[in-house]
Amino acid sequence: MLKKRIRFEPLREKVTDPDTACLHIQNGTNLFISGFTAGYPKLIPQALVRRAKAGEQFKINLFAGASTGDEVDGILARADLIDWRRPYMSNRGMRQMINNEQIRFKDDHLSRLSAQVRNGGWGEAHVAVVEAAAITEKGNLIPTMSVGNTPTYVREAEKIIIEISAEPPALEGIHDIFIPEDPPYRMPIPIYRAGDRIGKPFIDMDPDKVVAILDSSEQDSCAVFNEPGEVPRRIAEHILDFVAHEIRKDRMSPGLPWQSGVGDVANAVLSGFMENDFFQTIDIYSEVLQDAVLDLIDLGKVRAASGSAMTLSHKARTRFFNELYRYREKIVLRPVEISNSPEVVRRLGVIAINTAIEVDIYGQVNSTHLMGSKMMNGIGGSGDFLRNGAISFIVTPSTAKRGKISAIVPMVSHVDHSEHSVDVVVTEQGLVDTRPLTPRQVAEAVIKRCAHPDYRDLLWEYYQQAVHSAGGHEPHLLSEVFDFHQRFMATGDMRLN
Ligand code: 0RQ
Repeated sequence: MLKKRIRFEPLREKVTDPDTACLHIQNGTNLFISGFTAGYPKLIPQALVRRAKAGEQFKINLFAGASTGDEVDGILARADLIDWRRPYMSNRGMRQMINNEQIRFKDDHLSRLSAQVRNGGWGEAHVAVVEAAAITEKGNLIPTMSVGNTPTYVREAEKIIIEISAEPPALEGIHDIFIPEDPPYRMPIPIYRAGDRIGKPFIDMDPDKVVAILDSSEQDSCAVFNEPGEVPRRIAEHILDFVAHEIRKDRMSPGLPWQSGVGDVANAVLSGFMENDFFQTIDIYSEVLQDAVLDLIDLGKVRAASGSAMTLSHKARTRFFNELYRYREKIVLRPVEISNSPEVVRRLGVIAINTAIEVDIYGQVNSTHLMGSKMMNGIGGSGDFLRNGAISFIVTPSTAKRGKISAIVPMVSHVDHSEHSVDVVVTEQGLVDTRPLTPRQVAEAVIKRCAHPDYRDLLWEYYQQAVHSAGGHEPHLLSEVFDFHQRFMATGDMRLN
């Protein structure tokens, strides 16, 4: 297998074992890895943990594309091997250590990071560890299920370690690799339709920088998608009905591409297209492509699907690998600075759908911090799309923790997206198009249509008091604005009693 996958002969002599390869990583190494929900290296993290278990004391700074599996973020965090971690992560153990200040973490819009690395903003790129499906005849790299920041990491790194993964087929033709020039020399990114290919099907690599190649039979931990539950299904229905209505009224073009974040709601929205006769074919210009995209392609409902990664269930992965020749016609995986490019998102007119932790009555959004203080995952690509979409939906179930938390609050306890980036607020209860409304009208509509019935009176009472006591353009009672959060922290429930 390895000989077939390493087609550039001089690199075959670099094949070694993980314990030898990982000696290139030492205390203080800036380690830049592939991985964006999928496509992350697995052997090097295990080898690092073995060294720690044998008593070696060291820490690394870990930079990825976005979240990785437990095989990276989980095991490295538990072994206490990480000093800095950037950007987005979603691992429970790592999250805890970030919140305890045991791991330093800095969040940012995913579209910005590659350029920051190229500018040296993250320090020297000591070592890149990249999962690849193959090395081409000329010594370039074919990534696996994600692209993320890998093209820049490979270009900037002093040393490169490659894990050749036996699981996927060679995957040629899925990726479209294009690194833009940095300002002030950047030209427009020539993507005019979601499926346009503007780069190469491989990552340019200097083979002289490759210090080790590993033979990997490890697999990404696969996503688990449940049949959409009642809440995600209702949220999806509200969105599809609304967009269909806007198109019928001629207020929206039928050809706009769709983006939806990760998770059950995102999957439910795309699944909603399956039973929906109004939308015949759609374009997807998104970040992470999930199972529902393959289902829609099979139904002939997708013209093109662009993303930076594919997060598939085990079953969908097998289907994708077996019928790559067919899916390759429709799917493009790009660097995240292109999949999430604010310029392209704005120009294509993306319909953006992203999930919030909480939304306030005026439409400010908290996507990242629980009760104002504790990091959940990170902003990810939500800001790239929300701020720049032609129309931006923010979605959330109206309550969390079995009703004890209202996702609609007087004021969010942390701000990731302001009211100016949000067009439509959606919960399973209903939807509010904030665009033609004044802030006061937004508050009234969000309380009446989006809040859970258990919280409507409380929110209404707060709003009425704010109107009467404070007045102004966006009335707030500064002394009471966080009463919902404080009550939850004191009693475990935002409701009274
Ligand atoms: O807690 O895990 O303990 O059960 O938060 O909530 O409802 O399962 O929803 O998995 O879709 O995550 C916003 C975090 C939602 C995610 C967020 C608790 C809830 C549960 C998870 P448990 P759900 P999801 C593309 C786009 C930002 C980045 C982004 C996210 C857990 O969507 O990280 O959009 N978004 N990227 O109980 C306290 C609240 C809560 C709450 C939910 N108000 N207070 N806890 N929870 N609301 C992706 C990338 O960029 C790669």
